[in-house]
Amino acid sequence: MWREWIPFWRPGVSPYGGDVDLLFAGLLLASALVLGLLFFLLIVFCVRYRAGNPTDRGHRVEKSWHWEVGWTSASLVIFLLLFVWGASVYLEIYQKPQGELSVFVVAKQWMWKVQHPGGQSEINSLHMPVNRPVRLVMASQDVIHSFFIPALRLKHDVVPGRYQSLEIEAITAGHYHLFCAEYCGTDHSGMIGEIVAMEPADYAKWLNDQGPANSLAREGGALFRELGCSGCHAANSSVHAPLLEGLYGKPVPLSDGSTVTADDKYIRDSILLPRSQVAVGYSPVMPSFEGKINEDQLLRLVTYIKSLADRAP
Ligand code: HEC
Ligand SMILES: [Cu+2]
Repeated sequence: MWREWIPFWRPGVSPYGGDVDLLFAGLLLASALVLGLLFFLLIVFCVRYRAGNPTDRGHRVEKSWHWEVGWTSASLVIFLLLFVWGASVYLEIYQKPQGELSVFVVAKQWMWKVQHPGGQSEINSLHMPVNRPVRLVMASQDVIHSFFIPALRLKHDVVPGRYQSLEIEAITAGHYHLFCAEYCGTDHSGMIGEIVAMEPADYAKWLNDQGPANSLAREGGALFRELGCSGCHAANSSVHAPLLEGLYGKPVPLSDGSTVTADDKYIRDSILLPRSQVAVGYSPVMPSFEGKINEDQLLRLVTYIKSLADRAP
């Protein structure tokens, strides 16, 4: 296989690993051709016009527009093709969420904390089933980190203040490296972990072996009452606030006339920055919870509101 010629190459274990490798090789080849051509001309002219070589130095060539326009448009077309190629691979990888298994990842100095919907949590490792897309909803508690899994040919920045969503899938069971690929402070180099891709049966067993845990949604429900959300959002409340049952995944008309889909990001923003997007027909009376709850609590609230999706409002 041609790929084995690339130094340090390791087989990818994601469905689109081959496409990414091909794109990488294409870019490498295009850059090598440009570099090769430049060096070739450089050397030819060095030899031809070296001191003492009796070559024709008169008759300077007139500037030719044919050449100028020719090479400029040729390189434009070639590099635009690379862009189209890259964009199509990107679109294949970054699809819209469609009800996959979702797992939360919170990055902090200097570790990855992973929480499964059933309440199982782990540090610096992520267990997942093979051949099943997993949606990672990622947040950072402090600075920018970057979630990098070379074997899956995926890297995604985790920026504080918003959710990043990334779909990953492994087609072969095994242990794979997980790195932080954004310098994030003193122990950045130690911010490493592993992805453990398992057969679905082993995965189910692993989840079970983690001992009894409250599901994130249940803990979120408890928080929802503790923090006083239910005081406004309950059906019998005296405050005019939207019911959150059946909200997730639905379009929400906003007071500025636009419409957004109630996804994880929207719910997160509704809790931290309630004033930024106000649902139509309501007054902006909801207090901001920015700084009052941490990422762990936030993701529980979001999971709880997600779990209300199938309930009729
Ligand atoms: C003082 C009453 C009040 C409290 C307390 C409150 N909310 Fe709200 N909430 C509202 C109102 C009013 C709206 C609609 C206006 C808006 O979009 O900001 C709203 C909107 C929302 C939305 C967007 C709903 C939609 O249909 O677009 C979400 C999600 C939400 N709240 C979650 C929460 C959570 C979680 C808590 C607790 C951490 C909470 N709220 C606490 C009054 C409240
Ligand atoms: Cu980091």
